[in-house]
Amino acid sequence: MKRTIKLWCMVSLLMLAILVGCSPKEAAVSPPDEIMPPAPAEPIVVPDESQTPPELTETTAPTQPENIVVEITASGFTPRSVTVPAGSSVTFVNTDRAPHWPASGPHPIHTGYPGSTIRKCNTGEESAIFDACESLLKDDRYTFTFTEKGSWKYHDHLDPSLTGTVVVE
Ligand SMILES: [Cu+2]
Repeated sequence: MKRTIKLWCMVSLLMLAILVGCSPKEAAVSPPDEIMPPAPAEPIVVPDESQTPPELTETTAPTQPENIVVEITASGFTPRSVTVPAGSSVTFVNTDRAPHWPASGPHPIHTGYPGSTIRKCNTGEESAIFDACESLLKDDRYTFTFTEKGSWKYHDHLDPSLTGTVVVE
């Protein structure tokens, strides 16, 4: 009898030891779950700040009016196409020995740019139209300020095969 009691005691002590030994382990498993909540706080990282400054510089730069020079050579307008923000001026300089006459398309009426028509040449409205209204001799220049947005084709009224484009954004 004494042996069986001793055995029972040993077994129950072992069971207790296992139970006691196990429960702390279960408790130790739960803490990792509690560490999860801090994770959602990560989205607060500030990557947006690095993206907004470039946008600001991009939006402010193109709105500044520019002064572009287009050269007129024997082979035509150089560069043939320019892109400028509204309010910019384009100066056509004739570097060729032959005369040239930059004017809005289409030839020969020059009505492409808003308000323009060759009929306004030699009138009080001449300065408001995209038309030199005269032949430019060597080193002569003609400047026009573009306020209307769009893609404006022009040509040399003395040689309509020479063409160019002013894109106003
Ligand atoms: Cu013309």
